[in-house]
Amino acid sequence: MIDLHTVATANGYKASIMLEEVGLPYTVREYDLVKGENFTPEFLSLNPVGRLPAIVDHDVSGDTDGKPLSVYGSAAILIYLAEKTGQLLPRTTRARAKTFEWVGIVSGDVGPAYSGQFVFNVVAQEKIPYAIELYNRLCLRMVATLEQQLAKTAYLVGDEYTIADVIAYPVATVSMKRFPGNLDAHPNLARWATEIGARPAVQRGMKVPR
Ligand SMILES: N[C@@H](CCC(=O)N[C@@H](CS)C(=O)NCC(=O)O)C(=O)O
Repeated sequence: MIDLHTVATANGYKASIMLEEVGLPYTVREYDLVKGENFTPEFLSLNPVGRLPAIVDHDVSGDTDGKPLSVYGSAAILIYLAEKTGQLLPRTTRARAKTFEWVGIVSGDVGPAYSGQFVFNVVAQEKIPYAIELYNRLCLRMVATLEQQLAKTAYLVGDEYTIADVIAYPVATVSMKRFPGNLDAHPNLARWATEIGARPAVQRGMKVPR
C-alpha cells in the first residue's frame, strides 16, 4: 500500500494521476496549507521541505530492511513509481533520457514559471509591473516550447505516452488555463491535452483529493 500526501493543485494531481495510471492501491491524506498542516513534525519527518505531494511506500520492492520509503516531489514520485512498476518510462537510452529531460523541463522550468506568474498576478497585494511582465513573458515562452514539441510528436517524447506527459498535463490544464492566451492559441498542445484528458486514469487522478 502507498500513502499519498497531497493537495488539490497541479503538483498534487501529477502524483495522483501517476498512481491511477500504474494501478497501485493507495490511501489519500489531504493537507490544508493555510492551516500549516504541512509543517507538523510528522510530515516534516517524511519530507524536510514540508511541501506536497509526497508518498510513503509500505511495500518497497528490492529492499530488504522492510521499512516504509518516503518520496517527496512530483518528479521523484513519477520516476520512482515508473521504475517500481516498469510503466510509462521508455527502455531505450535515447527515449529514456529525453523523458527525463522533459520531466526536468516541466518541473524545473514550466511549473515554476506558472507559479511565479500566479503569485505576482493574482496573490500579491502589491502589483509589481517588472515581476508581472517577467513572468508573463516566461510563461509565453514555456507554452510555446510545449507547443513546438507537440507539433513534431504525438506525445512529449515521440509516439509513446510517458511520465513526461503525466507531469505536464496538470500544468497545461490547471496552470496554463489561468493565463491569458491559453490552450486555444496552441492547437497542438490543445490536441494533446484533449487526448490525455480522455484517459480514465487521468480523469480519476484529477479528482484526488477533490
Ligand atoms: N517541486 C515540487 C513543488 C511542490 C510544491 O510547490 N508544493 C506546494 C503545493 S503545489 C506546497 O506544498 N506549498 C506549501 C509550501 O511551500 O509551504 C513538486 O514538483 O512537487
